[in-house]
Amino acid sequence: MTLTRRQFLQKSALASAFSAMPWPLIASEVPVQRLRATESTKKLINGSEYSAADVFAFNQTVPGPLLRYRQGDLVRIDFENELPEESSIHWHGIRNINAMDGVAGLTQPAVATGGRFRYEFPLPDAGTYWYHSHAKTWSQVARGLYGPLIVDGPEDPSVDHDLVLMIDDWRLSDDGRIDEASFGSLHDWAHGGRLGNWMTVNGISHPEFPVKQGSRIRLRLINAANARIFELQSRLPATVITQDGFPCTQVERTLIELAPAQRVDLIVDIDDSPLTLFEARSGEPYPALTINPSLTGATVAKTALPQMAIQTPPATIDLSIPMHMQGGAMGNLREAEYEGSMRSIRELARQHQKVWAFNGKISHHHERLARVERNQVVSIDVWNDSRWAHAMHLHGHHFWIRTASGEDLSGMRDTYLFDPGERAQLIFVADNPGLWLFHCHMLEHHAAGMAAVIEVS
Ligand SMILES: [Cu+2]
Repeated sequence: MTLTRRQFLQKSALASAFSAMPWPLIASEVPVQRLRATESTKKLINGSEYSAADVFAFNQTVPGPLLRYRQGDLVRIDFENELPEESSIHWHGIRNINAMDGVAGLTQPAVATGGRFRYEFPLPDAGTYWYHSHAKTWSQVARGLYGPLIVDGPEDPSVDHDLVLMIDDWRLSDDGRIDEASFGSLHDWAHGGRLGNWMTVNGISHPEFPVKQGSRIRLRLINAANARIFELQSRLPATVITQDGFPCTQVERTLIELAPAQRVDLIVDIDDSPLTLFEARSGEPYPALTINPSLTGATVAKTALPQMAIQTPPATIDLSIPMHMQGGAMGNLREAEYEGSMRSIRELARQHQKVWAFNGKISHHHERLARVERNQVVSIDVWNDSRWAHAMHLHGHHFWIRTASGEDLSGMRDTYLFDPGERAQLIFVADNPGLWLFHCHMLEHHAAGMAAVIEVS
């Protein structure tokens, strides 16, 4: 059903919120969908000696159902929380209406057990996104409470196959169940986060995907792990077309780095032999998935890919926000401000499980990093002054990345991986009003202090 802008505004209870958005409005409504979060079980390791894992699931599947729309669609999703604890859903990478962003305790109250929440928002951008819990995220996402969200757009290249690949690593006990005892481990929170010991793609260990011989395929890689950075290695070159949903300069790669929450879309022209992607960062290449050209009938011509439009950053910056990140094991953080007073790192760690600071403060949803006027060009000047990598995610906006040497990386992202010691500027136009979380997507780091709010008025 197509609505004119005026009809739509009359119809929608959210009219005022929508009219505040900077993007052109709405092509079509899609039917209301339902996402029901429940406890469930999932066999992650095959073999009779292994038990099924106790997971959290949307609509009884891990990952949750593939949500697929067209650019400009108006999404309506009824979230039903049947978990034994409160929850919420964040639509990662969507330039959303603030009240629909799903951050429990910031943009909405957490949805209690037995509670409901209607998410209703337009999709301004095509690309590869995902949705996940944003309440007690370090536990709920580790238990499987996430799924893919794909937005098709008019510039998408023609392909024979379009594969959505959601990659996770689980920390399992010897019996195949989730290792419950290590949830909340201070060691993990002060080091690299909760790293798993069992890798899955779409919930399956080393799945195989049948494709047509000689076909052109699109791979949409999504890192749903709590903390692990993946590096996927391929014997065939893959052309990177988008990062975090947004177009970038097309480059051929045989190794793709994917930090937590990041997405990378690739075009690969398949030959007649199976193609295995290996996880290579661990130093011992491990087969993640295999694409098997066991079918026939490829039709898409392997012509040069059209370059999608890439936005470049504005020439001037209106406001710079310094962000000195410290903490973690082997770090230089001796003390930090927490709940109004300076405390030693020892006290913070032992009594409050807080080990990371922004600008000398242990931060969370209550901490305003900055207040920004609408449409200002803002730079978050990040210095990762720690021994650990951090995948920094900004809600509600995509940003450009300017490296310490002054080079602008191609395209825009919503999550950028800072190596230990790295400095870079994250530059964005603050065109979306509201309270936006800026945090580390290594979910244990977030819980242990790496989160703050940027207010756009
Ligand atoms: Cu981090």
